[in-house]
Amino acid sequence: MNEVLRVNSRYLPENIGTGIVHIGLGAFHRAHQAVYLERWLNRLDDSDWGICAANIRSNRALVDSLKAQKYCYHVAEFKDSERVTLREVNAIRETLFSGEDKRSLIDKLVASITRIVTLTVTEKAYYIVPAEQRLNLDDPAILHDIEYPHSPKTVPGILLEALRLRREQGVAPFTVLCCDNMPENGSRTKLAVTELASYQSEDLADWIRSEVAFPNSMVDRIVPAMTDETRESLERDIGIDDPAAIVCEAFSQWVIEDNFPLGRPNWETVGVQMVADVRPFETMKLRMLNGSHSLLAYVGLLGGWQTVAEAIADPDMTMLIRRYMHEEAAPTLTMPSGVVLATYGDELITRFTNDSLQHQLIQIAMDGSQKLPQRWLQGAEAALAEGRSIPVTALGVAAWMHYVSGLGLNGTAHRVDDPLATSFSQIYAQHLEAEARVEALLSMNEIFPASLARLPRFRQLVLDAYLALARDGAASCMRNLVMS
Ligand code: CS2
Repeated sequence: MNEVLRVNSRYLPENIGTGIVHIGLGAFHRAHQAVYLERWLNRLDDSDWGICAANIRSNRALVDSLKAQKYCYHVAEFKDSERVTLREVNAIRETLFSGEDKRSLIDKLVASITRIVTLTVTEKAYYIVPAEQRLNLDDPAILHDIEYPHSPKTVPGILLEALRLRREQGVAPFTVLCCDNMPENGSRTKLAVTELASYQSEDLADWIRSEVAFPNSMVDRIVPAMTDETRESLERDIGIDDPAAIVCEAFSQWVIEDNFPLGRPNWETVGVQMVADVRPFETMKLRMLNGSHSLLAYVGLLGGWQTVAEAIADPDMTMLIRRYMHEEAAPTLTMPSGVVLATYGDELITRFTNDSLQHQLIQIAMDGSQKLPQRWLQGAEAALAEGRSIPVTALGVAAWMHYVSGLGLNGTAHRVDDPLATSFSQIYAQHLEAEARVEALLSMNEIFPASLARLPRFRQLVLDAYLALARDGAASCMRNLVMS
């Protein structure tokens, strides 16, 4: 390592209150929202905008280890393999693990000091049917929260119970800031909470609709899940021995709709873009960055690569991703002036080549059923409606279809981590012919909207790509596409 820039906290952590409760204390939160706040707190002496971060189901060990190290941890922000900023972070001032009993978390949410609740709980935790705008009433956890609203299990249920109690106690509602990769993520969160509320009382649902702010936001920073290997390399190369440390890229972006009735940190002083409408930024990021990521993941895994940097190092893969971004994704986007999509695309390719990150393709391949609609399918439908073809997206969809079989093209088994994994294995067990499998997967309306799935052009492109992958392999399919 040639250049290590160390940045330590300049404020006294004990002077920081916890006006923000965060749910979903994973690597992303610690490297994104907490870092913005850290940079902002570094300009102050005291503040009420520190974070109480909670996990509700998994990763109790992290909650405990952060507590044991007085909530101080490090983020290694890699510009490339030679240059890294090592940041000390103290913005998290408290951690909670709620497990089965959510009372301590709900009490914290109801306390008047809590004025913003941020969320990074992944797409599936909102229980919205991915291709539709409705709560998933087939899910046992949601049915539980409808039946027992005062002892909720789900995130929408917890938010609802806390908001109900605040209303009952005359405490103004907190602002809910969703930071997950979904289109109109604030509106979706609002939909989940209000739809759930309507099973208790329409009056409560109406109150939430009119009184609670759910600003949309776009978040961006590539933050791979930590592995023993990355932890060891941090210790070896930078001398940092911190079980809660994180490795991420240097790039970071946060665009937020400015709607915070109970106030907010002055995020704009540390580079957050506060805007009136986040949607163009969200759609751009979802289709260009996340869409490319999913292509890298499914085509890359079938091609035998393991990390993003390894896959993008292949010249055909680079050309494939460029073609997807420039010919299939960018033409579906309308951006505010000043955003140049060609430049954004070039920067993304550079970000993907950062080999310090060891960003595993299987991490991105997770939960595809929740990701495909916003990353590929909405854009594909728009492109087809305007008479353009989408061969790269179709290759991606076909690669995903192979991936969810649980077998690679050479027959090696892998685990499919997805809330709909059982449906995929049933489809593969019931149908033995490729055509019937593709047909059955396309009929999953929770993923493929009927308006897209019934288009003959889309069906044909996906089926052809599915057959070609099985027959010729990923490398040859990529080659044929980039040469065409
Ligand atoms: C990735 C994202 O795992 C995934 O699905 O595409 O986590 C991606 O790294 C982030 O959205 C980047 O901001």
